[in-house]
Amino acid sequence: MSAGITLKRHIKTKSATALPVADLALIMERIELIAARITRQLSLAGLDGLGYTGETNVHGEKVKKLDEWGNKVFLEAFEHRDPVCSLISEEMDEPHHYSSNCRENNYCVLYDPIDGSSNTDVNGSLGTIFAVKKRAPGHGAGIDDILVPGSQQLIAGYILYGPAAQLAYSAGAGVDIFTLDRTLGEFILWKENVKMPPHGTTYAVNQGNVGKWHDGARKFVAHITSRKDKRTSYSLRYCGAFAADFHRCLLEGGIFMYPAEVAEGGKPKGKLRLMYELAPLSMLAEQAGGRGSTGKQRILDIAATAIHERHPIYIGSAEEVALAESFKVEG
Ligand code: FDP
Repeated sequence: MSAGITLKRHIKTKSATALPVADLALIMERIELIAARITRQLSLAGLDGLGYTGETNVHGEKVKKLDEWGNKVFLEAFEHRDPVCSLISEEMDEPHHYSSNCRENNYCVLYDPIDGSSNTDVNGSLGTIFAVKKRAPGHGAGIDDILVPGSQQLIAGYILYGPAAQLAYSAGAGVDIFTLDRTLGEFILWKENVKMPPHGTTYAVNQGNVGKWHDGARKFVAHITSRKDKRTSYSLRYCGAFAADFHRCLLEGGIFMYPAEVAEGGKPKGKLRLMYELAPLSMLAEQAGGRGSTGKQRILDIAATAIHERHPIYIGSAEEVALAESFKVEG
């Protein structure tokens, strides 16, 4: 088997990226290291004592040891600062700043270190989701420059820990996917400039929550499963890890949704977070010809007002997302 093209080598061939290639290479070299460390840890997960820390995070969720450890891996990976001066994580209440005075060409990395962490104890698929935004020189603790719409992300991507570990990313010049060759310890190019099919045959959603959604969301799912013809005969595929469910959409088309819950005691803005879940995967969707929408608005147009804010999401093939919107899924 040929050793193929490594991620490092592939980055050197990139032009028209949203940030200087030298900075892209420095950041992706760190992401690669993080991916390799998490992959190694997950391969030992059953042996290494998982479970909960006993703490509750900023979202009121019980923190898994792996979530906390994954956050530490990011903090360590970027501690040499250059060119990253700030981190925003699902696992930290506040941003972490390595420097109180960001310089020219400094960046903030936004991430969910272990996405789908309820899968950890059953050896199910997991992910890491990340995005990179530019910091304004002179900024430190103030984060106005980061609370800008997702359309200003310079890099976005995810790592999928499935039977193989894969890294998909975009720096504004298409989506490329790499597979970790564990013997070489390198991510090798698997698919370049991936295009999402305009429609698919599957949908992904936690359908147990159907009774809590807007009428429109219920009608949309009833329509695509009404089995009158091919376009109304979708199959349900739900891993419970956003990166894994999105990966299927990216490769095969279809839609992932996490609607708002309007019923008493529900999640009125859905569950998933804008800055380090929805915006990064929406950038990948768009770069591949798909879409990411709240059901009413393009995800990448939303400027966050707080770092952990949530929104409903309908993401995947352009045709399914447009169809969902036409059902007024969010009222
Ligand atoms: P998890 O809470 O297990 O980390 O990031 C949140 C997330 O997983 C997504 O990865 C996943 O799509 C969703 O929540 C699953 O939520 P439900 O358990 O409500 O289906």
